[in-house]
Order: sequence, then C-alpha cells, then structure tokens
Amino acid sequence: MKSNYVFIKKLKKQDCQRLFRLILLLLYISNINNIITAQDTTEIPFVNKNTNKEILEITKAIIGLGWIEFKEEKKINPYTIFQSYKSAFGLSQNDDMELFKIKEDKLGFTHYHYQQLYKGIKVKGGEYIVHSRNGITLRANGKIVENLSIDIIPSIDKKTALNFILNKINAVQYMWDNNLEEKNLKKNKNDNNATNYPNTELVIICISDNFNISPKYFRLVYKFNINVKNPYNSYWVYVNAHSGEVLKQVSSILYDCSTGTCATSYYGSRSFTTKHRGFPNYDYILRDECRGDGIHTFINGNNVDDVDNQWSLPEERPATTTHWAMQMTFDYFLNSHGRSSFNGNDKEIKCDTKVQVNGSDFNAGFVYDDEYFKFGQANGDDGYNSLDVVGHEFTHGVNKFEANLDVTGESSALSESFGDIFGEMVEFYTLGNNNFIHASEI
Ligand SMILES: [Ca+2]
Ligand SMILES: [Ca+2]
Ligand SMILES: [Zn+2]
Repeated sequence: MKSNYVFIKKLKKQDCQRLFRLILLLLYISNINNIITAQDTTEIPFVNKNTNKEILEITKAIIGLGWIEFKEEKKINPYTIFQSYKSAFGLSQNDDMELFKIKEDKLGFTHYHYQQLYKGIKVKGGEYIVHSRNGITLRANGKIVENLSIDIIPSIDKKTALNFILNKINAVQYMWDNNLEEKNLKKNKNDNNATNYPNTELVIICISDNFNISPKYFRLVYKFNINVKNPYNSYWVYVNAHSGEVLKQVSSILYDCSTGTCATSYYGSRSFTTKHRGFPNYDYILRDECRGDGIHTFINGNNVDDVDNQWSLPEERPATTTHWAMQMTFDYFLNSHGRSSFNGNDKEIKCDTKVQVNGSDFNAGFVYDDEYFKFGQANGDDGYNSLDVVGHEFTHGVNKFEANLDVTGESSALSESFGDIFGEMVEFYTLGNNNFIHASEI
C-alpha cells in the first residue's frame, strides 16, 4: 500500500510536469490561433487604406471600417458613384454595384441601396447604401468583397444539387409531392403553373460565421427554397455549385399564416388566420402573422392551441371570436383608411380574453399604457367581443396615436364616441350591415 502510494505520488509529479507542458503547448497553439484570427478580421477594405489617393481626394472623413463622408463640393452623383470611382472602392472589372432600391426619408435625404455583383452574380453581404441630399452624395456605408476569384460556371447542374439536398433532408413528404398543396397553391396564386417544386438561383455567399470579407471565405452556391409537408418546415439551402456540398441549411419560417375555421359566438362559422407551430408542438395557436407585426390572442395570458386548426371548443370561443373580430377590425382600418394597426405602423396587437377583474367578468378595454386589448366573458361561454366592441377598443388605440386622446375628461369622451362610430363601421365592413346599437349581440 505504501509503495503504491509513493508510485501514485510520483506519477502525480510527472503528470504535473506533463500538464504544465501541455498548458504551455495549448497557450502557444491558442496564440497562433489568435494571430490567425487577428489577421483574418483585420481585412482592411481598400477604401480605408491611406494609399488610396482617389478616395482621399473626395472624402472628408472615413470613420472606422463603416462610414465614409464625402466632400460636398465634389458633387458626387449618387447614381454614378460606383462607375466614376470604381477603383477607389476596391471594385475590379469583374464587379458591379447594382442599384436595387431608392428610399426617401422625411428629413430630405435619399438613400440608394446597392448590391455587389461579381461577373453578374449577387455577392451576399456585398452591399452599400449611399446617402444623398439634393442629388449630392454626402455619406456612404457598406461592404465590398474585394479580389474575388471564383469560377462562376457551376461544376454540377441544378438537378444534381437538388438531389444532394433531398438526400440530406430526407423528408417523409415534400410540398410538391402533395396534390392538395399543389392544387391550393395554383388556386391561391391564380396561376396554373405555380408549383412548390424548388426553384434555384446562383449566388455567392460567405461561409465564415462572422462575415469575414476576405475572398477566401466566398463560394459559388445554388440557393434553394425547400418546402416540406411532413415534417412541416421550409428551408433555405445553399449547395456548393462546384463540390455539391450542402454548406448551409436554415429554416426560413419567420412567420406563418395558416387558415383555420372557428365557431364564433355571434357570427356562425368563420375562417381566420392562425400560426402553425413546428417542433416540438406541431399545433396551431391564435397568432396571426400576416397582419402588420401580428395579432396575438390569449386566454388569461396563455396561448390557446388546437391540433387541426378547426376550433370548436366552447370554452375557447371567447378567444377565437376575439381573434377573428380583431382581424376584421384590422382589415377595415387598413382597407378603408390605409392604416396598418392602431399606431398606423404595424404595431403588434395583443388581446387577452376571459379577463376578470376582482373575480368578476370585465367587459372590454384598451389598456392605455401597455397597449393591450382586453375582453371579458359574457353569457357563460361567449365573450364581450362583438365586432362593434372590438372595433371600439381598437379605435381607442388609434385615438391614442392619432390625436393623443387619453383617458381623462373631454379627451376620453371624444375617444369613446369615435370608438362607438368606428365600431359600427367595422360591423358594417364585415357583415354588410350594422344597427348603430353598441354590443346588441351580447
Ligand atoms: Ca380542433
Ligand atoms: Ca352594433
Ligand atoms: Zn371605450
């Protein structure tokens, strides 16, 4: 036992020395790595180099690797800046900057959005925005990927690339193999040639996670949008157009508009918009992501879900009716007044239902500071949520943003009367008639 003990002790000493050497080695390697990363991330764009006489001639200041300020007296035309100063920006004869969007703002600036093309192919992330006033370029910011040298003739064809992807995704069923989905798409798009079968385009993408603009990180790829029926998902997939390697696969479901049916309280069966939740739920909730930044309806702050998007449970009726009525209200204001959501700028609409205050049913209200719409229960399984009531509450939100009408005195009285009128308008918009009696259905 004793000798064993010594042996262990010795081993430990040796181990310590080894460990120490290992740490030194690791430190050394990590240092090398640091040096490599440091070199990689300090890829200086040509516009920033002090040897770039052409750019120094026309600029007042270049701030970091981002902003460029131009001398106003140079009167640089925002339409021709990348043609006139092509080499100053580090563009080669293979590169072009394509103007794809022009936006004016309220301050009198016009913003020109440019996309870099390499031999005519989009370079993802190679973009510039040129800011001008009165036709003169004042500033610009963006990134250009310099010195690209990529063979733009793919080594593999689209079909082969798609097969690589399908083998990787290995779905039970794709959207384009489902007859009903194909039929619906043709119907919705009013186009007999519409199909879910994936289309593709060639693009150049960066494979480094932190978007390093060094040309060694750029690859020619096929970009596909793959819609999968089972298990439900939608992907953007990038396949190396030379090697066939799947370089990136991202789920592209940012929003979802599923059409469901609900048994409403006062208006019979109606269809409305819900959201499909993928893994791990695979169900639908009362969230509409196709109107502004969304309409989200809860029962006492909790999501309401349904597996087949046919909403028939009586205890969910206050929520489903509210969700539908709020969509009709949204549509009325958008289609009749060009107003998207109550703030006029897409703001998310949150509705809580079956709301109680101090243990008793509440009727309906707009929480002024939280901008939350609340609806109580009525007659057991119904809600305080007829179209005119929901329209009325929504109008309180409109009044807050449009006229600063709050909850006091005359301001509040005006807000109530506008709410009543617009509530009736929502009723008329949806049903084709109205009765000028508030909440007569309840
Ligand atoms: Ca159901
Ligand atoms: Ca009414
Ligand atoms: Zn009111």
